[in-house]
Amino acid sequence: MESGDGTALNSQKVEDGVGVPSGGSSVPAFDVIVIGAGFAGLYALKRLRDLGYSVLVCEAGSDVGGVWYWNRYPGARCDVESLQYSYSFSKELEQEWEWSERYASQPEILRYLNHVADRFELRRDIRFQTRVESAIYDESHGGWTLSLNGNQTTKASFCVMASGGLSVPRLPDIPGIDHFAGKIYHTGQWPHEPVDFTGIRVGVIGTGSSGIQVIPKVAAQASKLVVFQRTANFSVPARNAPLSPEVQRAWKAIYHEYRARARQVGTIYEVSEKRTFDVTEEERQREYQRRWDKGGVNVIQSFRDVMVDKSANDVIADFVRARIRATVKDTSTAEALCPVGYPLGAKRICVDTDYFETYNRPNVELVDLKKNPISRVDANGVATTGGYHELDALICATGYDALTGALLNIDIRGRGGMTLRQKWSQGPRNYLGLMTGGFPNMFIVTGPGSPSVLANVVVGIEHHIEWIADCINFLRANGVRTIEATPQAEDRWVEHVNKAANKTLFPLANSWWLGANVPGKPRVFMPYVVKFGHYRRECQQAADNGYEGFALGAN
Ligand code: NA7
Repeated sequence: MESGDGTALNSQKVEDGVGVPSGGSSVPAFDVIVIGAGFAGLYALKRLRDLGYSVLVCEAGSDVGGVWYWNRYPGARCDVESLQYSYSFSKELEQEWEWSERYASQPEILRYLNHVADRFELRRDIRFQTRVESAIYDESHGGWTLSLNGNQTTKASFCVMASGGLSVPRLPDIPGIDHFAGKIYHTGQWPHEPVDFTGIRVGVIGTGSSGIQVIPKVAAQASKLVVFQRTANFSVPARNAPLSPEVQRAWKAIYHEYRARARQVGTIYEVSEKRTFDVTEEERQREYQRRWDKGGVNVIQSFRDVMVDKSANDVIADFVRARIRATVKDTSTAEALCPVGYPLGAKRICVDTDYFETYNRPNVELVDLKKNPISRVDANGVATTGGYHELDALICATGYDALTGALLNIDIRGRGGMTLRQKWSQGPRNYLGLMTGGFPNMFIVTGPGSPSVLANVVVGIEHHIEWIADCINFLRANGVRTIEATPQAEDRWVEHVNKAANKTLFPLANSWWLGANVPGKPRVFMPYVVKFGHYRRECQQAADNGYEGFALGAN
């Protein structure tokens, strides 16, 4: 853990609403407890505190930032453009903050979030190094009792789960990994002090977005880098560059227009109205190439049918494979790096800087685990069925128990003592992604059943927090104590989210969106695949109709 930041909990401290378990009090210590101090938790605190509610944010880390606090690996960078991946709630903040690059690096995003915390004086209501271990609903009083760090409790009328979709890192379950004598790192739990790989032999397991970002950086330092790839990924060049003051000024002059558009589409890309086969082969290739040269994930938007028509997807996938073959000099390495067997975009497309070029370095070796799976790790390295690789350090870029992991890691118990784990044993069930029946007054931010990670997640967060704040206002204004999803609304929603996904190519890959990266996790496509504006309207309509689909109660 980090060194203390002066806000560590004092188990004797009760006057602020957090204390040793007492068991007796029926008075919630806070109106709202927010779990997590990343983008979502910070805005939840700001919004709800401005509305006059007493709010406590509990954060396991020693400072703000959420995923941007933990992911400090070299090369960590957001793949949504910085002018979009930022809050819109404060015009002043929007104007005063200067982004230095087209895509912001992790340190810059963390600086931004620290600035937000300071500017709006958020830290005074955040408890760092405070892990919420359980949240138990109290039916007699209609509120939640939370246990913190195993030795304290607090109470609240409402819980806002801002615990993040990518906050539970997964280490690979490989025999012998515990016996490795060198250091093992996970990209999602990177040390705070710089790690120097100069002159040593390093292995990287995993070639998702994190692996693809860290690999070129480590390759530039290590004497030898061995990349263990299970599934080759589609990746497009970022073409990151300094953000010119002119571009920034022009964007800020009409920020409100961009933000309004983002509220409809999530992330603003150059969208095409044409379908792949509406145009000639020559025009199609020109369009792919134009977007490839521009950089970023907007390559997927080349034609509007890429994610719904397999034959359209095959053509653009061929284009990307041709770029890989043109970049990587060794033909068998190039072939191994070409993604096959699933549609482009059905796993989160990666955005890289010099990823494929890195394989032309003499100190980099690709090990194709599809051909030769890892059999064991021992003190000195990694054995596959095809050979042995001596290593001094191992980097696991092996991803997360995404979207549901952080929620299910907390022992959440609703009505009748039902656990969230039991309720979601066959996959997440909720209405609008926001609330689940039997767990009153517990709101989920950008979780399963909402567009979440398929949209610009900051846009999703702002929308959810505003909906939640309006909902709490409504309940308080109308003397309603509890709200939860009805079983009927929930059933309809789960079916609707599934149907929406099944109309697309998204479920055709073993992605973390589908829970496929975690053995035993139910295979359910979790994000809601629609235009963000459509989802907003569905949420708004429910609220306008007196929170239709939700049961309002006395406790
Ligand atoms: P991802 O995208 O889940 O990638 C994890 C990678 O690790 C992926 O290539 C996996 O292969 C690989 N992996 C996982 N477990 C193993 C084992 N046991 N052996 C070998 N390889 C393994 O996580 P990231 O952190 O890169 O990115 C997460 C999101 O953050 C990203 O989508 C962006 O939204 C930002 P697999 O594909 O499962 O075969």
